[in-house]
Amino acid sequence: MSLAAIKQYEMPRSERNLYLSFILIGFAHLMVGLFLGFMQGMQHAGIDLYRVIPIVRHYYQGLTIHGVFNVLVFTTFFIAGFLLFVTSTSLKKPINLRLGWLTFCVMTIGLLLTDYAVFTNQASVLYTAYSPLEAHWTFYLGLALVVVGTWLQLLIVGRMVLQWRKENPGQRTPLLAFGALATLLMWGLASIPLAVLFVGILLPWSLDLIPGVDVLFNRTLFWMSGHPIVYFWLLPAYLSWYFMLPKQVGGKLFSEPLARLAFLLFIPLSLPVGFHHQYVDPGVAEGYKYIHFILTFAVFMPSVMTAFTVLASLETGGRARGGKGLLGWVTKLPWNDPSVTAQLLAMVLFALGGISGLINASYNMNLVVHNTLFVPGHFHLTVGTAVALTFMGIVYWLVPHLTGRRLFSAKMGVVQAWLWFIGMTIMSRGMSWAGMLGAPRRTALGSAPYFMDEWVLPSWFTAIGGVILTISGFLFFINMLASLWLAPKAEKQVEVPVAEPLIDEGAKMPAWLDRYTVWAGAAVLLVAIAYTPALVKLISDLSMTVPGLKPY
Ligand code: HEM
Ligand SMILES: [Cu+2]
Repeated sequence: MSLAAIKQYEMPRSERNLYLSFILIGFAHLMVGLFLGFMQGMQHAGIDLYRVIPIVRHYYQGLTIHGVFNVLVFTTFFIAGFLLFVTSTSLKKPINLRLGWLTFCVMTIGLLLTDYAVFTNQASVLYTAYSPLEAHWTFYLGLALVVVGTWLQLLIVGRMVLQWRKENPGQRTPLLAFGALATLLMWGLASIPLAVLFVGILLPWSLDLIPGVDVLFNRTLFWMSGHPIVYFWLLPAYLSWYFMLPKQVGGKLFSEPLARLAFLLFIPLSLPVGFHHQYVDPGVAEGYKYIHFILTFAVFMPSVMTAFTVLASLETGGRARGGKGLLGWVTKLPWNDPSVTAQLLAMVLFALGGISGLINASYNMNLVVHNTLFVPGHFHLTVGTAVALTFMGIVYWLVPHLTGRRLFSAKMGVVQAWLWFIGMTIMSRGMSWAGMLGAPRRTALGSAPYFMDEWVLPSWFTAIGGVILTISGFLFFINMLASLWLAPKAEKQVEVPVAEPLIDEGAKMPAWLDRYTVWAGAAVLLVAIAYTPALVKLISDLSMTVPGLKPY
């Protein structure tokens, strides 16, 4: 057998099916979620579709399903399939398939419990699960099992990387596996408070095993995991932008050390910032809110490093394709490739989303936009576009790669990406605008008696943007379903794009850029500094007395 033959890794069918199953379940939930988003947008403009299309009983049940499916289920299931896939591909060996399918079963059982709870209107508590709103126990247990699934992924990927290192002493972990492990490790640490909240407090409370809860303590635990979760969604998108997209545009990764450093920095910096969601919560000392405010701006640093490195990498591609001048390279990028277009447009809106995030994060400016529609205006640009549109861009090559069929229509994919971009620009503008005029979030605005005249126009922006987004989503799903079942077999398997670094430093790269322990330790230390006294105070004042409410 030649060396090349040994190096090639032919992925067995059952392994491909595992990844496909994760991805398809995620997207099936997104499909439902998007449709409910459409109904919400219309509601804001005064068009109540809930009577005509009775798939949910009311706005808040729909909003719960929209939030839970889009940001919790779709993301987590796609990420599971994607991260396991890139680990296996880049380390050139199968994952432990038994453990892989076990993970799938645990997560799917959890998902079925959650689906049951939300569809039967027994858990219309919105995706933040804020008490005293109380859900059916299947909601808390179900979501907890999904989190356990992410820990199992950490186990699978962590073991594989350790073993790879043993077999390849002195070498640096391949970038895709390196990034996958950084993501799962960060989330493994960050998800502990959420697990404590769901399993230790909310689950027994919903089973009437404890009489009441402490609302502030619960919110604090929620946001200890609730901010880092956004990096759990974003890092897999970054993984594609840094290590795959440059290859797709014919370029190279501009700087491997910088890329590695950014991933490693996200491990400690994503965690100690949860209080920036609680600026208006009484009972948390202002000094602690201030510390979290400063640390939030620290996490902007690896984000800016990412913007720089990714843009520089794309530029190498555009110039290699003949692009000249300051921006001429942009037009030379392969805009006819739906995977590329989706991800480039996702980045453009991410820039705006990031900037609106700075407004949310500022202690003083937050007071103006807190709990207004400005906040959904922000996160539909970040998770709703930077993440969701990038994941769509990835499946444009990943699903054909896994099935061995061609993508049904590349043109439809390009149109879909542009429609998403246009629709989201309009919808997010409407939301941010209404928010700045004081319109509250999480409210069936269309039927609010206090609806103000100046919210009318922005609400139409939201509704019209929502319609364009829904059409985009529809095109995406048609294309995917046709690619799964109708498209002809590809003559050649679609390649996995893996970018090479511009300068290959190989084993010369400092070893500390390939080690996690120090960064994980720094994360624990920072969390201890940023939270301990505040938590001690919350626990010493703990009063588990608030009973559950089910107004839905
Ligand atoms: C067709 C596309 C979409 C439309 C029309 C849409 C529309 C909306 C609207 C109108 C709201 C309600 C705001 C409120 O009452 O506060 C909302 C909330 C939300 N959306 Fe979307 N959205 C879409 C896609 C997405 C995507 C792709 C994601 C994330 C991946 C997402 C995540 C969320 C979340 C997390 C909430 C808040 C739920 C909550 O507060 O519990 N949306 N969306
Ligand atoms: Cu945050």
